[in-house]
Amino acid sequence: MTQKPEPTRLDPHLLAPDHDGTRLVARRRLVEGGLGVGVFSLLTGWAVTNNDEMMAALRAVSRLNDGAQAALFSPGKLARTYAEAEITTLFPFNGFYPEAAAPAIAASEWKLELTGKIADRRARTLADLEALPQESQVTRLICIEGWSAVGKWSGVPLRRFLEAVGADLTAKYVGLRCADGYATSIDMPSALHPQTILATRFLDQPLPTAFGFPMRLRIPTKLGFKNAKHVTELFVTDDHPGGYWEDQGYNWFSGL
Ligand SMILES: Nc1nc2c(c(=O)[nH]1)N[C@H]1C(S)=C(S)[C@@H](COP(=O)(O)O)O[C@H]1N2
Ligand SMILES: [Mo]
Repeated sequence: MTQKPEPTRLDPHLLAPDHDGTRLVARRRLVEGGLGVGVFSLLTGWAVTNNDEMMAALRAVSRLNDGAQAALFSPGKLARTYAEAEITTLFPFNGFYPEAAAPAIAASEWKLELTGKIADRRARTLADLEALPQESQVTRLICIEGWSAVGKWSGVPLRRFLEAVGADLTAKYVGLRCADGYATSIDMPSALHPQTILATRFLDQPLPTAFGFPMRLRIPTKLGFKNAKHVTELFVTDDHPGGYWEDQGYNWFSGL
């Protein structure tokens, strides 16, 4: 089922707060590309659950280069949030291996290594993360492979964490490496976005193994593959870090 907003209802979203040339050009390129309602439904958080439409929208956005995407979608724009009643039961697993192969990590042995442009690079424990201010969100995780699901995640906002460890917030990228060999990276404005969290809880419980125990990135303004699970290292850098899927051709920006 697809809930399509009336085109007129999209106007506030199409009108970005600042009308600089880059934004307008980028927006016109989207519109001229014939994307119309579908892509904006997805990226402005309107309910789109039809896979064909969603995949067409994702492919279309991925054809824009990273700069055009960054210019089009302002860092302050919020991903849609949902009511707890809308949480997907039987939340799907996704990984580059079967669910049973997800790494089983002992909480007591886990540490988050910190490298790169960070002043206080002492490794952090789960208790360290949980001692920082926590936020919860009910948002939709959208996988590029053609499914999406609403879940509830809680943890410390990445911005608060980066501030706490003295990260250089003027650096360009935050990179993540994971216990299973996975890796991804995001731009600093997305790292500082209020809905980007280092999630340690799913549905108010510790993260299940399959969903990234003990800590995953939850970033609802980016596609699922940016939501790194089982994170073991966080680094801050000015050198474009790439990632597991990004290095195989997935669009790097992939988000709002
Ligand atoms: N460490 C790790 N993180 C990962 C992946 C992975 O294979 N390994 N898959 C990514 C992809 S493609 C998606 S869609 C989401 C799926 O998250 P879920 O299993 O909680 O649904 O995790 C992302 N994070
Ligand atoms: Mo995915």
